[in-house]
Formats: sequence, structure tokens, C-alpha cells
Amino acid sequence: DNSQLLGSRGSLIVLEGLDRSGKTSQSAKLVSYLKSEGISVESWRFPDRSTSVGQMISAYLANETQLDDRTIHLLFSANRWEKRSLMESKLRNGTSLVIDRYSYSGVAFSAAKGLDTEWCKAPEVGLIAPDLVIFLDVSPERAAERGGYGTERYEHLEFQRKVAQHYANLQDASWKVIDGCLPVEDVENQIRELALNCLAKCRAGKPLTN
Ligand code: DGP
Ligand code: NA
Ligand code: NA
Repeated sequence: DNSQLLGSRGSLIVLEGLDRSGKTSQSAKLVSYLKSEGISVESWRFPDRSTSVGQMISAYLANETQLDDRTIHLLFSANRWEKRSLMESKLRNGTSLVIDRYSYSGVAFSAAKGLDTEWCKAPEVGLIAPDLVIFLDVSPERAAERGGYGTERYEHLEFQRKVAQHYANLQDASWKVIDGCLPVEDVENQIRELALNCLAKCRAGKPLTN
């Protein structure tokens, strides 16, 4: 593996936003575009429901099980930790990852239940830092109007309003905020441009950090 010698690593690109903000379809569009350009890239998402921890999370979200708020918080975090080493090796080997949700969802959704923000952030420390965070900005009201929520635990307007407030508190100058109510193609083009710019910086040797 000489990808590090070549200074060519992949990018960690994260899409965040409320439920129904369009993250999932925009992630898919971005990944298929990058693949069509011959770029090595994978589409990931958190929670990753395929692992045993992920199955516990999935049952909780489906309201099939009840878990203490801090316990489920730590499971969501554990679900990111269990993928950390694979994530690092993919990035170091030159594969980019486009991830639908990451630590910001972890903090925003748990803080929306009233847990202390600093407590929520603590287990995320040491996970790989994203190279690009794209926030798809759609108000909770507009998101709720779109095709309706599913039946999972957090999918109701009152809770999403709280999540939106916590995302706003977490947002820093490095986030790229895109108006998720623009036409789908406009959102797609803005995301492409941000992603290509990010890929170039990482290829040029921007270091991987925690
Ligand atoms: P999704 O599969 O992207 O629809 O996510 C499922 C739900 O779980 C969604 O309402 C967002 C929420 N969620 C995602 N990640 C976390 C997390 O780390 N912690 C908490 N508490 N909720 C999360
Ligand atoms: Na959802
Ligand atoms: Na989604």
C-alpha cells in the first residue's frame, strides 16, 4: 500500500440534517456521480443497522424495545466506534466515504431529549473528523410536509423542532449549509462542487485528524 507515500487519501464527507431533509437521496446521487467520474467512493450511513449493536438501535427506533436515554446514546456512539478502524483504512487507502449522519446526529438527537450537550459529545471524541460537513437545511415544518414521516421513534414535528435547535447550536463556521428546499438538481450541484473541492484538498495531503 503506497497510497500514503503518494499523499493520496480519501475524504470523509458527512451529510447531516433533520429527518426528511433529503440527505439519503442526495448521498446516493453524490456517490453515483463520483463513481461515474472514476473516483473510489463508498456510501455509508449511521446508524449502521447491519451490526449487532445496529440491530439493538433499530429495535429501539422501531419502538420494539425501551432503553434508557444514556444507554441508547452510548449504543449509537458504539456503532460509530465499531466502524472506526475500517473507516480509517478505507480513507488511508484512497477510498472516500460519503456518510449519511455522523456524530452531529448523535449529539443533536440525544440533546433534544434533554441530555447535557457536553456529556453527549464525550463518547464521540477520537472518532475520525469529517473533511466536509454538509448540512441540508430544511425547517422542521417543511420537512414534515414532505411525504410524511415514517413511524420511527423520533419522526414527529415536536421532537424534530428540538433537534433543529441543537443542530443550530452545534453548527460552526466549517459547516456548509445548503438550502434543502431548493430544486433537487440545485442541491445536487452545490453538493458536487463542495465534494470535488474537498476531494482535491485531501488528495493534496490534508492530514487525517480525530
Ligand atoms: P436514519 O436511519 O438516518 O433515518 O436515522 C434513524 C433515526 O435515528 C433518525 O431519527 C435520526 C436518529 N439518529 C441517528 N443517529 C443518531 C444518534 O447517534 N443518536 C441518536 N439519539 N439518534 C440518532
Ligand atoms: Na429516519
Ligand atoms: Na435518511
